[in-house]
Amino acid sequence: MEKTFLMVKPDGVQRNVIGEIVSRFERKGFQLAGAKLMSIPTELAEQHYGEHKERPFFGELVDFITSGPVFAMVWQGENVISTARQMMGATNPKDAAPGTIRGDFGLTVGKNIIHGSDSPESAVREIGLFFKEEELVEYNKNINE
Ligand code: 3AN
Repeated sequence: MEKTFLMVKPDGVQRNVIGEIVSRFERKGFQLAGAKLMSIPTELAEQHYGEHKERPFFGELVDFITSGPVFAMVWQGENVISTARQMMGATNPKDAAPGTIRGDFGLTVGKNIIHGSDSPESAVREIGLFFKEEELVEYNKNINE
């Protein structure tokens, strides 16, 4: 079953939209496979955003994501990676359509409420960075069919 890594960023946690965000993915029909509220150590933030190392905003990214607790999640379901990205909306909340998470709750590109893996490769990498295998659950297949 396809899995993705989603994370409510410090601004989303502070704005009290964890429940709203979890609810949207539940109502869509995806299954939560793992979740935790955590503070991200600097080293993990640098690994997570490794592909942006050369970008001018790398320092800001790391400072922001380590500035307060985040809510890290693994969700599963058919096409969850691309569908979750659609539900999140464009990276810059000013371009994100109303009805998307960033469109409804975000204002600036630096503080855009949520992160979601952008490809199957990123999903595997990011899930591995944030979760141990034993922290993810397996649902009984029969219940969900
Ligand atoms: P996404 O999170 O939609 O995959 P990426 O991977 O292009 O977007 O960017 C990673 C994160 O970097 C974004 N979530 C956003 O918070 C931040 N970011 C992207 N562009 C900028 C920018 N020009 N200035 C500050 N932060 C940025």
